[in-house]
Amino acid sequence: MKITGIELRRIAMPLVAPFRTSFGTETARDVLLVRVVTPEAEGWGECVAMSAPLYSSEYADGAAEAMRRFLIPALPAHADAQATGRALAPFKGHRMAKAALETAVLDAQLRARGESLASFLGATGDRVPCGVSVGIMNSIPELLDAVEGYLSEGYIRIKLKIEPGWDLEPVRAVRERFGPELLLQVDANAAYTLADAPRLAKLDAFDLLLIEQPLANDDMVQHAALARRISTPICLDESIESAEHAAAAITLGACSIINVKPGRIGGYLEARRIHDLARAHGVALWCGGMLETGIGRAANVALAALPGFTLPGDTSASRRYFATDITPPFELRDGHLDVPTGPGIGVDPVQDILDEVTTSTEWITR
Ligand code: NPQ
Ligand code: MG
Repeated sequence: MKITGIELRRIAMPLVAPFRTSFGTETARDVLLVRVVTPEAEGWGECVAMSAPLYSSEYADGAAEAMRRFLIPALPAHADAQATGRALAPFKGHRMAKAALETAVLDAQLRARGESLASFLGATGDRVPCGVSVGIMNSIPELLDAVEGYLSEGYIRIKLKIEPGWDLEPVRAVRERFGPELLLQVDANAAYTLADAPRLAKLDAFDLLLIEQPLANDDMVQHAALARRISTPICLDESIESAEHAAAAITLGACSIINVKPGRIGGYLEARRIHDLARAHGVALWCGGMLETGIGRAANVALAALPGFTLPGDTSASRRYFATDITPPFELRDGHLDVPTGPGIGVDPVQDILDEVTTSTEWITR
């Protein structure tokens, strides 16, 4: 497939409500979109890097710079997703940038031959069960109201963001209010250290599905030590940046569950490698979220339909984050999202809406 040119587009998407995690409060999503143009088809990729390096070391301006300076010039004149992955491999890190570029190429390639991303990846379901990530709130009553609202919309799993000072009490309150049947889990975004093990062990009483990334991203050995001291299953997010990291974590006993985010690990091809590895080792998977627009969401929903994704993901409906999405909105039906069936990622931006939220565009010819 000949790549004619690539558009880098920045958009600003206001969030329906501030989203607070242990690393900060976000009120808007600053997104870098990639559009790959070929004679046969166009393809889209969404870069999940935040505007500041708070979740990981990547950030949107840095990703754009890595693309224009190193990644895009390294693409062969004719490339498919596999060839793109190989061409980008010599550059260290920048996985979110690589993922966006590779996904755009993959989307174009699949659109050109009329195959859906779900089919290409090996999806087995036609809809995926959805959970929702609930930010840190100012008070317990406010949290209970938020959870109640999401449950009434149909979400079938609740994830509470936690940090030191906002952990046992909110978890106890939600468990008491909504009962033992509620599928409940927590995400610390690396806010604790192994010295907090006694406090984290107190979460064992609440029958959580998992605790996500309690310790620092590079604390793989400490996660294994923590796993021996608590009964809540440990799920890794930030720590897993590749299939090799996943293999190391499984061997060490650092986690029994993995949150797969294609952006964090460098793309959907790498996500499929982790899927196959984890499945062979009986490690459960679920698809994470990075407050994607409909472009990134569509691809994640396709991935979440693979058979190894046995837990509900953070693949929420568009309106969880945005009053107006840049694609036709993903809507919850009976707690599920339908897997797109059209060619490639199966959705297109609505041009007028896209233009309205666009803050800059850059066209790179090849
Ligand atoms: C997580 N996501 O699983 C992330 C972290 C996260 C849905 O909980 C702007 C952009 C704000 C990306 C906040 C969820 C964000 C973000 C949190 C990602 O750890
Ligand atoms: Mg997480």
